[in-house]
Amino acid sequence: MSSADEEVRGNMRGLWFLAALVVAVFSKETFEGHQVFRITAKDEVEIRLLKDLSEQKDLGLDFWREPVGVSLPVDVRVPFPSLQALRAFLGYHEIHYEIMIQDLQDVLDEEQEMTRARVFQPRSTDEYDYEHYHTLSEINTFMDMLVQENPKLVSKIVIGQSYEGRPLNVLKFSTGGTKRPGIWIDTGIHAREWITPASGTWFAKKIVTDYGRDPALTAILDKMDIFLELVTNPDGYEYTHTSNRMWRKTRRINSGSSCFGVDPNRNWGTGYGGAGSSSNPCSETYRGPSVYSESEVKSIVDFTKSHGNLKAFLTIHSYSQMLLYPYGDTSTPCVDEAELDELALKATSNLESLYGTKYTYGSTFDTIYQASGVTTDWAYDQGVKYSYTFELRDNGRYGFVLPADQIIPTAQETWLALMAIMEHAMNNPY
Ligand code: BPX
Ligand code: ZN
Repeated sequence: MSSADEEVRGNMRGLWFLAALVVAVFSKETFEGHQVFRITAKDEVEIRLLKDLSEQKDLGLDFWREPVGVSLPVDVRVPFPSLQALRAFLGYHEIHYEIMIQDLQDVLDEEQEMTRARVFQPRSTDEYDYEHYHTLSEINTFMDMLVQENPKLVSKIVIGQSYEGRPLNVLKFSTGGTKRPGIWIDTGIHAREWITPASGTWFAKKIVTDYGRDPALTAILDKMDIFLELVTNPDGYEYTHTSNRMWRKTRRINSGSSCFGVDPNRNWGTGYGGAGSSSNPCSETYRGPSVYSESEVKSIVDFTKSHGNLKAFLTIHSYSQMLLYPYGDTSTPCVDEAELDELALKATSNLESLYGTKYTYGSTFDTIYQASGVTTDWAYDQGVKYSYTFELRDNGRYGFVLPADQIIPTAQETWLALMAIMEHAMNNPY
């Protein structure tokens, strides 16, 4: 072979390397052939086997719902190359499973199609398309339009900056007064839970529409302020649009690891570092290098402390259709358990009354699993009595890729539960 040939080959190799790099850096991760399994364990032996499976990292399994007990099925995304092995494992142990999603990429392509179906740039929040999912920049534009249209009722405050330097925007709904009690609502703390910022956007519009018209909401806003952080983890949310739809955590670079991100729902001060969180930067429940290491978390901590008078703290996740109150890190009931339980019953009954969507409720520990360093445990221990986590639709049929035609019904029904909690907080001063 001539040296010219050698050189061409060398250049080709360089080009391939460059192409691979470009793909790695700029393209979206695809989920072609990935399936989502729903595994139903029938006893503790099978749960044990599934737990062992979830600790086996080489299969690249993504547990959408972790194995905890026989009462809750396990949902897991299985990359194409691991399908055979998982089927063999489950078959061998005679563990029952169903395929919930045949090909995840098909569902994502449909979602993408729906996102493209939007015809124009809204010029007002009336024109905004609440029936579809939106990018971070579209949601930011929505917030600015809402403030501009309702300057007496809505303002935008910036409580900090994300890891990658994005502003952490909070909408403040207030009819005046000084140091009124506040209600905190956050959506989008986990990046892939798209239904939550989509619902939050609808809540924001609902508040400005109902104030002065709906007596219940008017009464609330005449006594209290509402703070709504729509995209609580903006770096992660942006990443789900540009690179990996299944991203959950923040986008911190973890020193000494090639894995990115911290779970912002394991980074809080109450029970930090305990069971139900991970010290492994590659885990989806990585607690971070230290308590409040994530500015997305610390900014809310600082805001809550400086406000000093929040009466309800409502953090919104998906999926599982649950309403959860403290604690997550211990089975010991919180002091207000009876009241929180009764209010959860009221809130979920109201929610169900609209479209029949059934919620379960209870303490995080009893209802989902042990989890430590979580938002609501912290908020409750700060003295915010009405601290709840919502897990919105659905129950695993689509999981994190809930079709856009469910956004409005989900937001509407959830609003009824939020109203029940806000009214109760208003009527039960403490
Ligand atoms: C909710 C409240 C407190 C502790 C845990 C949760 C469950 C939540 C989590 O693990 O952070 C589940 C979820 O919303 O992240 C999504 N999910 O896995 O279905
Ligand atoms: Zn979540």
